[in-house]
Amino acid sequence: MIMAQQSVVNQYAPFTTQTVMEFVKTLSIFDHPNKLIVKEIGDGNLNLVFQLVELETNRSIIVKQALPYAKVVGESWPLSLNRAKIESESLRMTARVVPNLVPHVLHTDHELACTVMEDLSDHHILRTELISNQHYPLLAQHIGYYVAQTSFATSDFALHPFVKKELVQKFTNPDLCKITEDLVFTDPFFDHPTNDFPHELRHAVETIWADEDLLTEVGLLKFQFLTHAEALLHGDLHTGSIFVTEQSTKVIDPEFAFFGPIGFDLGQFFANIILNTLSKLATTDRQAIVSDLLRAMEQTWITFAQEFTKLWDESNHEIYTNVPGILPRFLLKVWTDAIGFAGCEIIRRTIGLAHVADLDTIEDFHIQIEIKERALQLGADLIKSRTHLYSLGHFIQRIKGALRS
Ligand code: SR1
Ligand code: MG
Repeated sequence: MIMAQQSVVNQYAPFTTQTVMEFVKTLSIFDHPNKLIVKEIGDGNLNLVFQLVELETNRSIIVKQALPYAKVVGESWPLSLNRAKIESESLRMTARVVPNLVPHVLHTDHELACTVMEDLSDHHILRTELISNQHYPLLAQHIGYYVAQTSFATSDFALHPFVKKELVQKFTNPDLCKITEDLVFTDPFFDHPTNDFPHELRHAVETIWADEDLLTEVGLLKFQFLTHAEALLHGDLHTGSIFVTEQSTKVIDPEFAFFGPIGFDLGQFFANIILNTLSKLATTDRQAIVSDLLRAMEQTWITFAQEFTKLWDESNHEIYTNVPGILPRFLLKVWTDAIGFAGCEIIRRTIGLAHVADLDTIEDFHIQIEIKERALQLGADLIKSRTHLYSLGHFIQRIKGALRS
């Protein structure tokens, strides 16, 4: 870890370009700290993000600082600064098992609620890339591997129960979990003021609100999210939390990290690539696009299941892992959870507070509404039928039916 020398900035206040520069000068990161260019580059919902470039060498770093409120809404939505600590601890923890799949942390300051890390400006945000039809052949394997490694390493299958429980405490993240509990599992399923959809979609939305079978299943999924502390999750694994190049994938922004059900990370990733595919249904390449999606989901799941199984066979310490029936049952739970969570994410990104550009930038408004209706139907169908879609094959047939017709 890089040690802060005498800190000129030692009490929390949101950074400006000036104060962030002063702060970085106190760290021994740059050889020429007096010649830095600073830019505020954050466009996310919650934090300040600065890029600092050393003029002489062109070396650059990122400083991410939590604000005491949700930037997207304003000071009326207070948020704990502890999420900065959760994010940096989670990055350090995941780097132990997947060092190449996360940004390298250079320094953490809990008082200032900030993390100094590797600059990934040579990478691109996956969501933007998918919207502009770029293809990343290694992505699915990388994400499957990331989820298998990070979840196994922090589960009761790998850890002593005392260590696991200590970690559960350390990563208790009430404010950020509450955002997910509200925005993913609750508000979109009721007539709540945070929802955001055009009136042309009202009929489809009211169908969701009136569907008691659906609400029962979403309620159960929410309860799983609240109570199943299976492993340390990323907690917000959408395509805006993933940076890519041809060869490299980096999972960023784990400020929502907490101990939850493993299927949640997979479900969010699935949902966001499904949303991207939905956004292209009106294009001529429809068949090819759907095939790409199915391949990506298949590869993600197969990599996840293979890696998790390998770890289970090689590094388990829990006696029950030797009972042959347990692993298949556990994987089936992760799979059905992932499908259900994906359904919730698809619905909330369509009608809730936080939308995705994939759907909102569909230029033809009429087509946008049609696709959003389809998203709502698909999301509801995945949630309700998740326990019948018990194999990859069943699931693929269902998605094909929903997207190809
Ligand atoms: C107020 S935060 C809105 C959304 O942004 C984050 O990335 C999470 O997905 C959250 O639900
Ligand atoms: Mg984020």
